Amino acid sequence: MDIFNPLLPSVVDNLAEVYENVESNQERYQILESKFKQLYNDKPLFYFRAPGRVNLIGEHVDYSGYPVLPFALQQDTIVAVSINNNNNLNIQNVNEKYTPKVNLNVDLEIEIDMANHHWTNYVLAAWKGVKNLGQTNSPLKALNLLYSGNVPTGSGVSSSSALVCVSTLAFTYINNLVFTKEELVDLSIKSERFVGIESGGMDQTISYLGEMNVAKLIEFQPLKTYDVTLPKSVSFIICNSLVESNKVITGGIYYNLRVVECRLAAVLLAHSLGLKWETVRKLKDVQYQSNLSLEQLIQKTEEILHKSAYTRQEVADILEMSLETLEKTYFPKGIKVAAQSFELYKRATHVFSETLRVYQFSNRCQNLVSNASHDLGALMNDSHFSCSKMFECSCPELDQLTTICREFALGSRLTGAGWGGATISIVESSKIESFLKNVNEKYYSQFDKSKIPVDSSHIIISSPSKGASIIPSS
Ligand code: NG1
Ligand code: MG
Repeated sequence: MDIFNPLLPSVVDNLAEVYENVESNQERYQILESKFKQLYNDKPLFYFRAPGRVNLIGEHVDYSGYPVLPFALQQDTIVAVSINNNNNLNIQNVNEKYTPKVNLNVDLEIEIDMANHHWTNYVLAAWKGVKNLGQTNSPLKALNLLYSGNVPTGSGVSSSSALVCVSTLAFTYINNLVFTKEELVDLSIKSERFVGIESGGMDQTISYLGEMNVAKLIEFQPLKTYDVTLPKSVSFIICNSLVESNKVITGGIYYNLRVVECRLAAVLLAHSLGLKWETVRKLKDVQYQSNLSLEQLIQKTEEILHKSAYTRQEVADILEMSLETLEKTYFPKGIKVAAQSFELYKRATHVFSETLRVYQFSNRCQNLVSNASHDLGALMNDSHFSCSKMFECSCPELDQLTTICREFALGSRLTGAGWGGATISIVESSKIESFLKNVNEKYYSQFDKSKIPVDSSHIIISSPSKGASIIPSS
């Protein structure tokens, strides 16, 4: 196989950038190669990489159909791959913390054990996706895989999607399956749902479509991306709260519950507005059908939804359906959402107002008059308060950390799913040093130094980087 495979032009673009990226990660590639030889007694045929991301604004709106504004990080997951002749899928990691799974028979249906969270579940989700949704009737080739990742895990910067995307890219490419980047995005979104999270599509989209020096405004259905150039006088600094948030473990309590709440809010709004509520799944559907502006939708939410929580029975009664039908229609299949009460008013208000902020943020970036960065900071602060108070996806540590960050930043908010993970702050270049000193003194000093990684990967200053790529082994 050749990197210049003419069948895959859209994936193999801008080789100069690909090689620049490899150059700056040379040591990681060297370690991967020697470890690969040691483990598999073979040489990698290809390397693939896919980055993590940070979301500037637009939190928990993608699964309601609304736009987000992330950029791809330099931090990425790389996988070295070779084909074997013994029908086994072998999944290993250079980091011994991530235990291997080897000798999985590729002739059998590979099951994902959702009850036991393991990093390889994301690899298997990609395998299952390519096998079942990748439009191939031939069996997938048996592979030796060795992963190396430097995207912090459980930190809201999407290590999970980096793993799903890099695996999907590897499995399709090695099997000569022809996909555009947009099709790979779609396949990866569907695949990641096999781990039991009803996620939106932000992370996979930016992991493939990220580009150097620009953030992306991403719209869904249909998928469209717009370049957003960020002001040069500021940096975006990511600080890990060191509270690990694992959506797969807590999905039923947090993430999937929010998906259900947004869905029920959409259906009740549509029902009350006299729309075709039976066809509504997302808050965006309400806007499509009603033609109301986001401001009007915020007003309607205020008038229609009561501020206290709804019970399952109450929602079923309004829609004149049985509890069983309600659960079957609107709750995720095979994933337990045990909650009995649903904060529909708060969730819908967050989604509509956060979407307004996404457009305001992107407009401000197109139109960089003086003070623009202050406006961006204010929007990020408002986003955090809405996440914390209305969407309730923050935690005391994230609230504390953003407060500390704001002492030297123009704005600060949680980023990613929340309930732990990281914050992102917009900091004027002249304030970076004071910002870092302050965060170290006031936040990180409370942790046991021996437990904080020595490489200080808990603070990332990253500029927008390149999306997923394929690298031939030399
Ligand atoms: P993280 O931060 O990776 O748990 C999740 C979702 C996104 C989006 C954000 C919240 C996945 C793969 N990603 O991100 O789609 O909904 O939360 O804005 O589930
Ligand atoms: Mg994730």
